[in-house]
Amino acid sequence: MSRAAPLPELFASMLRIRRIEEAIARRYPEGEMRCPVHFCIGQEAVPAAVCGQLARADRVFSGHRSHGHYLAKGGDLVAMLAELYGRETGCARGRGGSQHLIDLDAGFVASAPILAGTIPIAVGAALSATWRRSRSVSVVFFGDGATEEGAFHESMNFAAARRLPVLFVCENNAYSVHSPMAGRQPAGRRIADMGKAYAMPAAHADGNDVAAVWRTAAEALARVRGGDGPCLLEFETYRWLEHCGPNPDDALGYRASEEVDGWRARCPIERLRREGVPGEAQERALEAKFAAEIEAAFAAARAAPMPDPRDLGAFVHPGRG
Ligand SMILES: Cc1ncc(C[n+]2csc(CCOP(=O)(O)OP(=O)(O)O)c2C)c(N)n1
Repeated sequence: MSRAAPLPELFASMLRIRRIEEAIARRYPEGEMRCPVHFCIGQEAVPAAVCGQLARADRVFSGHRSHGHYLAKGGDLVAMLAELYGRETGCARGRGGSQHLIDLDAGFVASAPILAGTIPIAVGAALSATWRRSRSVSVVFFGDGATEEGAFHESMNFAAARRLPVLFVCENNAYSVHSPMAGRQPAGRRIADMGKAYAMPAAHADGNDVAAVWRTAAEALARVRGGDGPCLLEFETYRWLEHCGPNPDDALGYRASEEVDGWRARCPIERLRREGVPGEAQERALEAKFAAEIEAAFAAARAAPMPDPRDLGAFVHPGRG
């Protein structure tokens, strides 16, 4: 039996991600963070509940919308912010920005913006874990759009054929940039249904219900850890802000304001608050703790040096020039 969802801890994890992203969104218009930034505000339940039950040795991979996964897995906040500010002390030495987060000490191996690009890498890490007889599992997060890439299907097939310890986690927020699911995938088929094509157990749950995400992920992780091969999970959720950037985007017209409002009313953090978790006094204490942590982290990140221009070519493939 897996342990019951630790709701106060999950609340704290979601609130921390939310407050960090809000702070990034507030400062982004200053123009000092020069990288594109994809916010996960509204989607925090999935990173909190999935990463909240991983060991440090388990390896997490993500895509362009990766702050939540990095933070929930224990990625260093100052190094993440320094990366957004292009600093030498950034987690990718300031060369990558928001879409190239990494913290190997925390088991957050990679995020990259090529859709589905980290899915085969997660599968490769799982293959290597089996060769090394390590008990660590690979967990890869991706959006609904990534399931339309060949790399997703090749990875599902190979992982299933080799019974590799991989948890595939799809955060289905109903849009790929501005294209709704209805225009891109067959009506009536869930993403979780694709597991069947690969003889892979799959499950689907409300991605804004952190307890449901916890339970669903716990069952799947038990299978994956038990050597039964990979699982596919689909969580329905919703991004509140524009695809890329810190602003709301209802005015663009590709999604109705009523739809956005409906999902805002299903805020995963507010949902727990309504259930009395964690309680007013605890929440006030968390707010104070996170506010201090975030302010100090921004100050440390901004005080860090820029890379030396003479190193511009370092870490770049030399090519054939
Ligand atoms: C191979 C590839 N094709 C297209 C893009 C451009 N692109 C960036 S994000 C995105 C949509 C991603 O949608 P989804 O996977 O559902 O994730 P979400 O942004 O909704 O979290 C696209 C098409 C890309 N980065 N990589």
